[in-house]
Amino acid sequence: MAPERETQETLSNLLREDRRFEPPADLAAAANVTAEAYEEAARDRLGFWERAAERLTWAQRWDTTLDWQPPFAKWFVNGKLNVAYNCVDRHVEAGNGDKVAYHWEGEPGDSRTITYADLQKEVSKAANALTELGVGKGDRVAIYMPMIPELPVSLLACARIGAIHSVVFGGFSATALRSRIDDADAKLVITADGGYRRGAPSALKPTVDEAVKDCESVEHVLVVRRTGQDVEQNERDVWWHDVVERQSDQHTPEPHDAEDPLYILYTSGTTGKPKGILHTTGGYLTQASWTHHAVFDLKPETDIYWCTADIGWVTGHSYIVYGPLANGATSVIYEGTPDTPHRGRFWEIVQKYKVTILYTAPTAIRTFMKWGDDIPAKFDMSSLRVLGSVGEPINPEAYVWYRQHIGAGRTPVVDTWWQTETGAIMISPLPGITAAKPGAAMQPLPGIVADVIDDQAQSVPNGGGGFLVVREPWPSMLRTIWGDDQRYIDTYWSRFDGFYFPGDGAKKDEDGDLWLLGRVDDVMLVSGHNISTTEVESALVSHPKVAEAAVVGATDPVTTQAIVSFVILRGAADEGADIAKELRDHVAKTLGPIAKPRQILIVPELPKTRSGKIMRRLLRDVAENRSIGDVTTLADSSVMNLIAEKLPSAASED
Ligand code: 6R9
Repeated sequence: MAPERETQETLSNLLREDRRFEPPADLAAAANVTAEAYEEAARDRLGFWERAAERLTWAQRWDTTLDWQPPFAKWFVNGKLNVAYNCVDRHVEAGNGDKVAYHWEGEPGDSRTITYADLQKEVSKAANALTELGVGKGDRVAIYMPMIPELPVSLLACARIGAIHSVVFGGFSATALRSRIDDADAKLVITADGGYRRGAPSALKPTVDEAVKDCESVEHVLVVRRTGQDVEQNERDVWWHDVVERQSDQHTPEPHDAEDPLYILYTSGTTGKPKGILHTTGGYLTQASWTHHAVFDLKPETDIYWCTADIGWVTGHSYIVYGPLANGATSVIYEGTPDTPHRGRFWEIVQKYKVTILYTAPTAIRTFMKWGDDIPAKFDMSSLRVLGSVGEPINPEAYVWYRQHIGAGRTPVVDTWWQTETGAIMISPLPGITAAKPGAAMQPLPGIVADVIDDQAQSVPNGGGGFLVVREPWPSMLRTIWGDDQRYIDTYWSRFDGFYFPGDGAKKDEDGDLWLLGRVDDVMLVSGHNISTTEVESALVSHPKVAEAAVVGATDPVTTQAIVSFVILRGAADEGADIAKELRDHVAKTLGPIAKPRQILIVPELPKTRSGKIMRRLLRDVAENRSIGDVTTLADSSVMNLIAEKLPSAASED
C-alpha cells in the first residue's frame, strides 16, 4: 500500500501561462540548429556528441566516446587536445588573427580592443611566465581578479600548460579565499592591486595578503597593476608587468588528455565547506562550445556577444571565456556595475558596440524593471537579436519586460537552466526552433536526458511537479568534488538511484515543457500542499506595482507553514495603505487561495548572494523572528538591517 500522504503531488503546479513567442522567421530560416538535432540526438546520443566534439580541433582523436562507471564518467577517452589552442591559436591560423576577441570596457570609461592575434601573444607570454614561476601541468593556480583582460588571459595560460585554475570571485573575503587556496593546495595566486566598482578603486591585494599569510603552499603571488593603488610588497609577490611582459610571445601548446582537469570552481554553497567542482578538458569544451553555438545561434562573423556575468562564476567560465572563444566569437567584457556612472550604462554599452546577443540574470532584469522603462528607452538597441537569462527562474513578467523593453518585442528570450556542476547549458529553448513560453526553460537540449520525478522516483505526468533529474551522463558534467569522491556520490547521486539530482524542483506543463521551480530546500508546505517559492514570487511580480519578490515558508500553528512575502515595488509605484491586501488578493486570484501569503512586507532590497541569487534562508530567519544566520555569502550585509526595520509592520497584518 502506498504510504498515506495528505496530497498526491510532490510539488504543486499552480501557475498558468498562455503566452507564446514564436521564433522570428528570419532567425529560424538561418538558425545554426534545426529541429532535426533533437531527433538526431534521440536516435544516437553519443553520435550526436561525437559530432559536437568534431567542431573542436583534436591533436588525437578519442577511441571511446563515453566510459560510464556510474557515477564516474570519462568522455572522449584517449582523445588529446589543447583548450587554449582551440580558443585562440586555431582562429589565428585560420586567418582570423585581426578579428576582435574582446571589446573590453573598464568602468571609468577606458577601453581595450583585443584581437585573436593579440590574445595569442598575451596567452603565450603568460604561459611562459607561469612556467618560469615553477607552475607545471596539474598544479593549481588560484585566481582572484577584477574583470580585466588579464583574467581570461590567466585562465587560458593555465589551460595551455595544463595547470588547473581555481577562480575565486573578487568579492569573497580573505577567509573564503584562504579556504579555497588550502583545499586546492594552490601554488600560485594571480591577483591585481584592485579593480573599479561603483566609481571607485576597490582593493583586492590586501585581501590576498591576508589570505596567504602563513600559507605554505603558495610560492608566488602574481599581481596585475590596474588601479595604481598602493600595495604592500611581500617576498613572494611579483608584478605581472615585470614577469609577464618580458616573456617571449611564442609558446607551443601541448596536447592534454581529454580527461585532464581543466579547472576547479567552488560553489558558493549556503552551508558547510565549499565544494570544489572539478571540470575536465574535452567533454567540457565540447558542450560549452556547442551550447554557445546552438542556444545563442552565434554567428561568429557578424555577432557581437555580451555575457554580463563575472568570470568568477561558472557562467563567466563557460560563456565569456571557453564557449565564445572556442567558437571564434567577438565578445564584450565590462568591468563594473550597471549603475555607474548612471543607470543606463548597460544600454550605453549595447549601443556603443552594437551588441547582438545579450546574456544576463533575472536579478539584473528585475533591477532594471525597478529603475523604470524610460532608462533603456533612451538608447538605440536595435542591434539586439537574441536575449538570454541564467541564474534563477525568470518570472514570466520579468521575461516579458526583458523581451519588450530590451528586445523591442522582436527578440527571442532563451531561459537557460544549468549549474556550476553541469558545466554548460542543459535545458533551454533554441531561438530558431522553440515557441517559447515566458518563464519556462522548455526542453532539455539535444543530447541531454532530463526528467521530473516524484518522491517515489516515478516520472510525473504532464501537469505534475516534482524533482528535476538528469538521467544520462553529459559531456560537461562535473567529474567529482575535488579530493572527495564520496561527497560527490552523496550530494548528487544518492537521493535517487542512478539519477543525477541537481537539487531543483520543476514541473511539466500540459505540453510537457519544463518550468524550474527553485531549490527544493525552499519549497513551502502549506496545509498539505508543497508550494514552490518561484510560483508565488512570479504571481507577485505579475502585479504591475511589483518589481521583485521573495517568499519563504514560516512555521504556522494551523497550516504547518505560512507564506511570508518580501516585496520590492517598481520605481513609480507608491506604497499605498492597502498595497498588502491588494497583493495578497492578486496572488489568491492568480494561483488560488492556497497560495495567498499570510504576510507581505514591502522592503527596499532583498538579501542576495554575490552572484545575485536570493538568500531565502535569511528571510526565513526574519519571518520566524530568529536571529539572522550566517551572512558571509551575502553581497551586502546592510540589507538585512533594512529588512529587519520593516518587521513591526509585518506582525500587525491580518
Ligand atoms: C549557471 C548557474 C545553479 C542554480 C540551479 C538553479 C538556479 C540557474 C536557472 C536556475 C531556474 C534557470 N538556476 N539557472 N533556476 N531557471 N534558468 O547559475 O550556476 O551558480 O551553480 O547555480 O541556479 O537553482 O541549481 P550556479
